[in-house]
Amino acid sequence: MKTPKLLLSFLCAGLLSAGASLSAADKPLSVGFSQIGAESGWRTANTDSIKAEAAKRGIDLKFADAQQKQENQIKALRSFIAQGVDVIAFSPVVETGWEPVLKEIKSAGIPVVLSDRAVKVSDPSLFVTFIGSDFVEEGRRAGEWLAKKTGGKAVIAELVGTPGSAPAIDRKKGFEEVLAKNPGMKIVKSQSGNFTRAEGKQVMEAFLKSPDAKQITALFAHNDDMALGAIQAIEEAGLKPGKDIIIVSIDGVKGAFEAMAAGKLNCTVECNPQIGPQLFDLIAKVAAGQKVPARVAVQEGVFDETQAAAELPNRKY
Ligand code: GZL
Repeated sequence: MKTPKLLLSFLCAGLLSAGASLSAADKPLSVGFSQIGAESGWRTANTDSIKAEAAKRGIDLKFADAQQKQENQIKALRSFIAQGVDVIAFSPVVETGWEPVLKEIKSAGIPVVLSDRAVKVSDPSLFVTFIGSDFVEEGRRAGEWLAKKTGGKAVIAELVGTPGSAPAIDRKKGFEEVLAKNPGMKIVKSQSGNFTRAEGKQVMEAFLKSPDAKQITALFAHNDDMALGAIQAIEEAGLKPGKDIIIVSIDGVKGAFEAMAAGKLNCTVECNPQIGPQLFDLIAKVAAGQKVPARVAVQEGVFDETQAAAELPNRKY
């Protein structure tokens, strides 16, 4: 464990004799957190949970929003090294391209905790642990619900998340596992809406303008924000979302429950953003040099139109 920088500076300045020591407990834990952005209701709820928990624990939180750009995250991670934080945590916007900066962080002796999304690296020692949802399972749950709802017969349009991101790759993988068992279900359109409502709407408009649009009977959106944008596009095209096109998405944000209660969305697979308490429990253990599991899963469920009205008052994000 590194000697706190404040203690080193006092000792060097002779303000403290080597015998005295500023108790590490006097210095709040400093954590650098690089967040992807504010692209969706899920992300803002995730940020709120992280900031609220850090404040509650008196953590010195250095928080950086990357506007969904990897280069901004890498800049933020380097600034955390320069600031000499005790722990670095981040939600990587994509899976690859992190080795160089993670090696710099390792050389600086700062432990790394991955939050929400994982990275693909050749050296697993470049981070200590990863806390996040099982995106493959979320994709499976979406596919299984749609197979049950449609009796295994669906011509599907797919709104994909951010290209190269763990949730986009893994949700697609899980969904397609179900399609492999249901020959009557096939994806005929698939394009990224980058997890945002605006881009989800734009892409769905293009799907609906294509010559073979009439064949589409279902939409799988990798997150609720893109589904909500698509619902607007479907209505503007004179169709009934939730009826003419059955819609299943992922996250479980309040807007999705409101859309289900209005009969415009059929199912949302929960992806819990409120991981602040679990995240800082992990960070505290890592900072204290305690052993932690390499992978910590987040618990979540599935909600459809039959449960929406009753569940809506319970939703916290
Ligand atoms: C999932 C998270 C995804 C959400 C989107 O854990 O990474 O990113 O599903 C968000 O809403 O943009």
